Amino acid sequence: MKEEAIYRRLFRTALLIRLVEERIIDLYPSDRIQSPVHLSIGQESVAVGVCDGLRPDDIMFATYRSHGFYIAKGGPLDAMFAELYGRKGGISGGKAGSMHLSAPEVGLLGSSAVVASSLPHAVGTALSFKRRGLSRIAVTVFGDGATEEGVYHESLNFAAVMKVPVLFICEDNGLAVHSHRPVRQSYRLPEHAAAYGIKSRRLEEGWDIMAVRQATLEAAEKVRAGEPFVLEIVTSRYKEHVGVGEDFHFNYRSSDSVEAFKKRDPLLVDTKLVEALTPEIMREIDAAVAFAEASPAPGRAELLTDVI
Ligand SMILES: Cc1ncc(C[n+]2csc(CCOP(=O)(O)OP(=O)(O)O)c2C)c(N)n1
Ligand SMILES: [Mg+2]
Repeated sequence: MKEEAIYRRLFRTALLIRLVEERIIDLYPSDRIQSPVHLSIGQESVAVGVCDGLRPDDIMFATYRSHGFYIAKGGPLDAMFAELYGRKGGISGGKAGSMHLSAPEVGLLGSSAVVASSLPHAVGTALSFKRRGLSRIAVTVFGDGATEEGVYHESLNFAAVMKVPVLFICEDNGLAVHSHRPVRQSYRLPEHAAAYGIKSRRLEEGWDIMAVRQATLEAAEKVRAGEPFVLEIVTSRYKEHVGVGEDFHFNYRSSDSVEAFKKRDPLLVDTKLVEALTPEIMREIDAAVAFAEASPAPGRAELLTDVI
């Protein structure tokens, strides 16, 4: 497929993610969404580029900020809205909500609200792939704040010692809630990964869907050959940490801090493509919301099924 056709396909998915999250913003005041939401507006290119750089049967684990990864990996949209609504038609019967989206049939095995908790799950999955002689890889996506957790270090160490096919993807939006990275971290990820003998790359152009895709393809190839890899991608969160508003009025950051990124954001720059694709995408979102609205609430027995 020509570069242009690939870009258009990926751009469409990124726009779908943004328009889905903008619909969530519209719906949120009605209180029909029964779940806290961590929006990824600004970060869509990462989800889309990463997922397209993987094979369909590669397994991914993600975080509470995972609407984009769910959609880019191919999770069904109607079941996502129903999940946010807490309805029976949700991908997990309405019991998981926004923070724990999963779609095993397309390789998103889980997401978690507990920071860094899915890293060892990916390492274990990769170990299983290696032991079974498969050429699949496991991918864990996490924020810059997650690298401060002890389990991040344990996961890197174990992955390096066991040489398992796991790709660590850090979405560096420079923030953990309201806290900036320089006041939290005394290390840089590439040097830190090197201490474990793990190769890495830091991609500054996290707005660039094609660059993210290419970086992921190259990293995934190394991982498939049998070594873990850390890919750090710089990105920008436009909205507040959790919820559907902005947070510039808290004065821990200014709107200027996202301006440089916004100037490069394809979803803001490529207005012709946005105009061309929006009507069709809106119809897709309307249908998914209608599905969620029509889906019944789970009954007591259903609520207690699959719950430990
Ligand atoms: C183990 C754990 N500690 C603390 C929290 C509270 N918490 C929720 S999100 C967050 C910040 C994480 O930042 P980062 O990993 O950079 O992800 P981002 O929200 O920027 O995507 C914290 C500390 C948590 N959910 N889990
Ligand atoms: Mg962060």
